[in-house]
Formats: sequence, C-alpha cells, structure tokens
Amino acid sequence: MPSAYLCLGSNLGAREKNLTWALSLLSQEVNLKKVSSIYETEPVGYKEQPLFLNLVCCITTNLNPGGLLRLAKTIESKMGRIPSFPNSPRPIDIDILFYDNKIIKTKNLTIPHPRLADRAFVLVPLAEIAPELVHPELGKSITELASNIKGYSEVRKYNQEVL
Ligand code: PH2
Ligand code: MG
Ligand code: MG
Repeated sequence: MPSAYLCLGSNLGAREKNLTWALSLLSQEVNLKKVSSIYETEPVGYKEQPLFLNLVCCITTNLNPGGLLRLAKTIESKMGRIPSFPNSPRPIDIDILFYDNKIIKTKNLTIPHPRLADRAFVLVPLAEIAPELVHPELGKSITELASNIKGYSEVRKYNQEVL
C-alpha cells in the first residue's frame, strides 16, 4: 500500500484539540502509522498571526494523491477552515509532504511539497519520525536537509497537556 507523509498545522481556536480532531478524522479514512510530537512554531511567511502548533504523520492509504488531497480539503472544511489569503491563520491545515517516491507537478498539487526543505516547522518533526527518508528530488535525507536550515529557535517542543 502506498505511504505518505502529511504536515498538520493549527493557529486558531483550540490548537491542540484541532490537531487531535484532524488525526481522528484522518484515521477514519487512512491508516495512521506514526505521529511526531507536537511543536509550537513561529509563523513563517505572514508574521502577524498567532503561533502555530505543528506535527507530521506517516500514513498508508489506497487513495491516490488526488484522492488524498481531496480528503485533506474535506477535513479542513469540516473543521471550519474558510478559504482566505495565502499563509493566513487557520484552525487546521493539512499538507501532503511526500507520497511514496512520486514527483507530481499539476495545477492543484505539487509533491514533494515545494517548500518543505526550508521549513524548520516541517523538518524538525519529520526528522523525529523519518530521519532516513530521502527526498526524491533533492536526493538528501531528512537529517541532511534538517542540518542545513535556519529557524530551529522558532520551533519548540510543545508541552502536551496530560489528557
Ligand atoms: N503554514 C503556512 C505558512 N506558515 N508557519 C508555521 N509555523 N506553521 C505552519 O504550519 C505554516 C506557517 C502555510 O500553510
Ligand atoms: Mg501549509
Ligand atoms: Mg495547505
């Protein structure tokens, strides 16, 4: 079965609950294999917005990349995300980072995610669950990519509440 890596982010409302809710909606449709710790991260891009909570997860699924994208968008809208300007605050964002070793460039979908290699909020949690995963276009492992980026200070492990 194909496997994929997703990045989840939330910076509106009950951020931690939003991440947990999104994981539970995802797990109804795909097999959730690994989930990173939650990190609290400074907003990248548009700065005047609340801090994010981010995590990454590994799934397996028989959905093709387009089907997985539709699932991500369906969950985002079910959770109350209203389409707005790029990088705007949101209760949940679900991005596809990798889908097997595939390289996909269509109007709606670019895989691997085009900005993952310079985002500490993606690489730090990804290095936790998949340090040896190799980026199919860059030919480098997540550990190698993570060792080259700035912005570590903007990514801190979040003290999860004991449920
Ligand atoms: N997502 C963005 C833009 N900026 N910054 C952080 N820290 N975390 C995010 O998930 C994030 C961001 C676009 O989706
Ligand atoms: Mg995003
Ligand atoms: Mg997105």
